[in-house]
Amino acid sequence: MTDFFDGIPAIRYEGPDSDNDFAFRHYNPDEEVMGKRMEDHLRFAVCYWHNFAWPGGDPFGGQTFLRPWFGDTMEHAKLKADVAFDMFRILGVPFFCFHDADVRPEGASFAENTRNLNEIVDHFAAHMEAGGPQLLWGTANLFSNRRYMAGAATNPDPDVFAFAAATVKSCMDATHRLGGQNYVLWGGREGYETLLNTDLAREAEQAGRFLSMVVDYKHKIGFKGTILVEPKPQEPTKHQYDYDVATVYGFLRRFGLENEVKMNIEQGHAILAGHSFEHELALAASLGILGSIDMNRNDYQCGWDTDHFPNNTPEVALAYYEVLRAGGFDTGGTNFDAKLRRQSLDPEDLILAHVGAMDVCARGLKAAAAMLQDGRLEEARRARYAGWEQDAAQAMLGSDLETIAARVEAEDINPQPRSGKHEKLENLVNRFV
Ligand code: XLS
Ligand code: NI
Ligand code: NI
Repeated sequence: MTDFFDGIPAIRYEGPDSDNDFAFRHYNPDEEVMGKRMEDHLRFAVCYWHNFAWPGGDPFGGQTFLRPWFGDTMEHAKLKADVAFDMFRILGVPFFCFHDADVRPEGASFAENTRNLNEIVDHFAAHMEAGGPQLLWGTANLFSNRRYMAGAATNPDPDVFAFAAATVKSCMDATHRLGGQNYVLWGGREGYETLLNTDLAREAEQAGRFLSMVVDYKHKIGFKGTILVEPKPQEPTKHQYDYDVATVYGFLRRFGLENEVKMNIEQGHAILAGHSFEHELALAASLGILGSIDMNRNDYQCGWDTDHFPNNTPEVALAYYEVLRAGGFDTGGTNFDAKLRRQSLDPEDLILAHVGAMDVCARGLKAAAAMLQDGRLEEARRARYAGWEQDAAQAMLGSDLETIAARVEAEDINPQPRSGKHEKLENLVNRFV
């Protein structure tokens, strides 16, 4: 134990009437929801980067947080890990996530980066064996270092592609070694700033080859986790290639990877793409590529990926409704890819942010489960499409325009519009949230 969180107790469930800031009101890991423990549904993960590596800067000002582990030596990195595992224990989360650059100092070469990473991975392994959480996913930071300013896999310089590929290999090795359940690729710089200097066709080919190599390597080393791509439309890049679920699915199909790769869907990214979170989740589920979620929210006014902690129960309920409809998480989970506001300086702010977020997710999950068990939403959806259950309707999908035209004429088919019951369904949802 470090002394960073001194005085802060392990967080326990005390129920909705508790007045204790350091308690869960709704997240009760052992409580059964639809026959499964809440902890096993939600599969919470704390992210390393925003909590322990982000100094509190914004475009107009730098560091606001003073943390004893800020610095670029291995001693700093180990202290950071010790504090991180203290926080995981206080929160009782089953998982965490990290990028290589969050956890180790930047070396002077690829070899030094890998050595630093592996030393920290040993340190993590010791914490994990001592009862620390498991790894939900690992990933490589292929966007912060200036070498990646023009992309990683899609860079015009093949040496950058090589450096990125080598780095992903070392991060997959680390993830595999720690028993990670998934490996994530988020292409923050895979896109363009201006079409005037960009060869779109070439960059897409490079990205396709890169992802294919990741999948090949996964099989080579026997990594049993899921490869996940995290879509985002822009920011930092003006236009990112992994724009949204639909775009990534087209990309996966093009390179024959649709059965190998799933999606890590982030609420804020869905909003930036002009979608709702539940749209992205429902679409991924319908395509069979729903993997995991990054649960944070954006400020709806400012148009950035502000990564606020979730605090809107109705929104979260609709998201988990899609997750539950899809059968719940397999290797995926709920990662809080969320950061404090830069004025939230105190150690307890880190804890309270997660306590609130976990409670909101638990409430959302319970509401979603109640909606599903109530059954009226699904019944209304089924009834809306009931006409398609008839033989003639099914047969039509296997026929052709001429046959259909002849039937419409012969049977004098003249469709009458029916209400979609939109408001009624919304009213129904509001009884649960
Ligand atoms: C950035 C992304 C990033 C990924 C992991 O917007 O959300 O944090 O989750 O690289
Ligand atoms: Ni994310
Ligand atoms: Ni994000």
